Amino acid sequence: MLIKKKSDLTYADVTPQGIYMGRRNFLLGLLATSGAVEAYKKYPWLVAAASPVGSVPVKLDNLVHGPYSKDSIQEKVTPAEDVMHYNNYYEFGTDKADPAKNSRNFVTTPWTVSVEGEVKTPRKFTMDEILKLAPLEERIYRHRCVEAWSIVVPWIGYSLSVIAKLVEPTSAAKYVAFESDFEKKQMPLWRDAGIQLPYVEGLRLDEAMNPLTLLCTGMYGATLPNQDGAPVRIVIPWKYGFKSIKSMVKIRFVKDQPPTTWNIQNSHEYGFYSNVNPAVDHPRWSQAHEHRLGGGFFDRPITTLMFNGYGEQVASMYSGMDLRQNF
Ligand SMILES: Nc1nc2c(c(=O)[nH]1)N[C@H]1C(S)=C(S)[C@@H](COP(=O)(O)O)O[C@H]1N2
Ligand SMILES: [Mo]
Repeated sequence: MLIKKKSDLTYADVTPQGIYMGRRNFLLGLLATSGAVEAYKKYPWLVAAASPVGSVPVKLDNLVHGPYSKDSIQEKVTPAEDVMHYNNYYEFGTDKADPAKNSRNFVTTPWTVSVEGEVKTPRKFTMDEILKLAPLEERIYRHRCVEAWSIVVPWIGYSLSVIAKLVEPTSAAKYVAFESDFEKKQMPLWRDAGIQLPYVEGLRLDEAMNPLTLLCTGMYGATLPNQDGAPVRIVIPWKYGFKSIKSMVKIRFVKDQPPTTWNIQNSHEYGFYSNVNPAVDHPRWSQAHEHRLGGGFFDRPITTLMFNGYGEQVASMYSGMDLRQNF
């Protein structure tokens, strides 16, 4: 069948372009394979994703469960259907339903991520290489958008520090800058985005090296759907969602604090740090509460936690800093 061991899996195999059976048949085929029934019980989206809206992710095997998953959170994982049809990805439109519809034909293979700047050994990584640099972990993280909605997602990937250590940042590297892919022809709504593109983001070096900072290649047991940032993105669970850049093509180690998209757009409303902080309101709304997607009729505002609940792992990086000034 089409499921191979991870060791013989190439990225071309796991992208929709590699699927010749047709989306629905392919997914139903997966379900018929031994082991896939278990996956179906865990991730019923495998059938739902066969719907014509959105790109079709492909199952990833041999996931390990490392120490960074927030298994202690007594909260349900958000249904994949909700996560994959309520997105911010302005290159594909500004409505939450736009990215799932408009990113369907976004070409994510071949793909390379260039790692450069203040490093001893700059290097370009192909997606094949990225998928094999370290064991792929499933990590359940809370993820909170600055617009006060949140999700709980089983992401897949490994710490960004894995890549950083390979290229060896020099002592001049103090920050890390990220850049998204920008393909005008494939992103016909890009002019309506109202933000400067390509999308750029950044972290201080210690934040980038914090083990929680995830180089993310999948979610819900499979590769990323296009609307969630295929084929590779960053996920930083203690910061507002806009820090978690999608469809990344460049990582640059730099001396100075890099420009970031929403800060360029409106520096009064969006700072460089953007740590989740219920005590510091957005100028136009409170950040004290959030709404978990998928709550339906039972939706109630829930209390937002400092650092999104990850204080134990990250608070020490900000000791002595005024987090109202450095919002
Ligand atoms: N390239 C790019 N990355 C992006 C965005 C975007 O518009 N373009 N939106 C950000 C915002 S505001 C959020 S909340 C998250 C949403 O990620 P999700 O759709 O996977 O939940 O992606 C972030 N990364
Ligand atoms: Mo966001």
